[in-house]
Amino acid sequence: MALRFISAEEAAGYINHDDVVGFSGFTPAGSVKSIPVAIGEKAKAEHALGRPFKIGVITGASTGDSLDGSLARAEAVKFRTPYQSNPDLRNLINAGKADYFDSHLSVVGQNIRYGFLGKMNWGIIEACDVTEQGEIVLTTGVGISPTICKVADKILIELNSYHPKALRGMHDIIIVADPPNRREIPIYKPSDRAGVEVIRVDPSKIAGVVLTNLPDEVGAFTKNDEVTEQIGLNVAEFLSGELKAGRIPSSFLPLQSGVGNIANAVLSALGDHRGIPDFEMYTEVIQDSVIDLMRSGRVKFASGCSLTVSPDMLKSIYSDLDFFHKRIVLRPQEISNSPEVARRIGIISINTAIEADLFGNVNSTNVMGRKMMNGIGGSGDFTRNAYISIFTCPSVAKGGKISAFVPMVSHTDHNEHSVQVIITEQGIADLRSKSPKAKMEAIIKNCVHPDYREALSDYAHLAGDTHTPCTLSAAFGMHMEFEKSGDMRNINWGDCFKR
Ligand code: 0RQ
Repeated sequence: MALRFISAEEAAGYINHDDVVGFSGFTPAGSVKSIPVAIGEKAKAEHALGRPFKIGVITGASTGDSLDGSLARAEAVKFRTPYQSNPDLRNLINAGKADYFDSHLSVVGQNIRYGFLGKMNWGIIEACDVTEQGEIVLTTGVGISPTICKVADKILIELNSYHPKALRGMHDIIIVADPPNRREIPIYKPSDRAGVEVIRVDPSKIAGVVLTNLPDEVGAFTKNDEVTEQIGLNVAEFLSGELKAGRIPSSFLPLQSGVGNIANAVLSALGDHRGIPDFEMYTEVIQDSVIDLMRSGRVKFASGCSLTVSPDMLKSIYSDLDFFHKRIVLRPQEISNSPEVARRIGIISINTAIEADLFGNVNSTNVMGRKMMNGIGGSGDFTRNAYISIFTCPSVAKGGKISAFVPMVSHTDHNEHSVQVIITEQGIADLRSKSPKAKMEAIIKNCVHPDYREALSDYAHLAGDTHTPCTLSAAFGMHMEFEKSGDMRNINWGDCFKR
């Protein structure tokens, strides 16, 4: 069946108010870039005429500004799930103008197939190749695209010639059967393949193809600073100690690492550390640092859901694709983040906290318990199922006015039963097989910033001698102090304990 080539505006014309749209991509990698801009313009025109226009937006994870930014600025988002990191969308969500529900990334695809998210009217997918027989070759992110293509009533393709057709073969596309027919995912090491290279759809479902030539909108990382470098070094020291103690097999285990500057610094430190052998990754986002380590031979193989690298790095990968085809596989997030596979192959997970409490409960999403930052992403998929789960963060935020360690987290994403190790630039708190009181001591001694050690020791003392020392009237005292004076260092426990 012949493909119909159309403009982005014509494609946007098909999308109606209240439609639910599934978009390709995982992070800005593989996210569509021209049709969502046209949908945003359509929304603005409709609003100017006094007509409502909002759509449900389901993606793999965060996207580029052309998608989340354009739709947010046009106030065209009815609901959004899962992870997001665009400032305009974040503002819209926190202003209550778009419904947002957060979700573990591994379950998004199956929840769509189970019908939990309702009907999906349209799928909009970025591809580097598409055939008249309905074969779609994805670009740099797989996300939930296989499920979108399966369930959406109709599909629009952005055929992006920025990405070479020779990417074919880097993807491993599987849609697992749904219960009661699901079987095991046959992946026993990061380089195993269990699926096929392309997504296959009934070609009559493809309503149109829009030609583009646009790079992924991946932002540059800020350079490592003293704090992130020290966190990276502490993670490397911890893992090399575990190897020496025989608690990690001498061949090492696959690493999962979150996104952002800390994750980049951790990977660089692991690459530089002589006590860490060459390793593999079973992760969701493959960042620049992984590619550098692949070139130096330190990373032998990386399984991920997206290749989220800077534009220059992507160009260099494309000029050396034979090398990278042997070392990278991109999978749907249901597989890259699969709890089953993570548990089986024994991943070491490294993710980032906004704040943690003295017992190891971690908040990765809600600032002061109520302002959404980005979302849980894949951190829960991995943390709960890791061989060793690690959280990293700087010990303070906002120039020292906020302590990352508080008596009780203002929102919980990962609880004390799943969080095994916390690492800051101050040091390492190994929480394994410790009682709540012992965890509290380890965190205060090793992770807390010196500016807050006395205050938190005082809290621990005042909170009493129970199994989990806690005084409800003081548990959020540091948060309340920040809201009152703008600096947690001004905390005066007397006021809280008197209440
Ligand atoms: O704010 O941008 O205004 O300066 O949070 O913090 O230290 O720059 O670190 O970029 O790595 O982000 C947890 C948000 C950290 C991220 C989080 C403020 C801080 C700064 C960013 P500014 P940093 P990062 C991967 C797997 C989700 C869980 C996860 C994240 C901004 O890593 O979204 O790892 N993780 N998922 O000032 C108030 C505090 C704060 C605070 C930091 N206690 N109170 N503000 N900040 N701590 C994702 C995927 O699955 C795709």
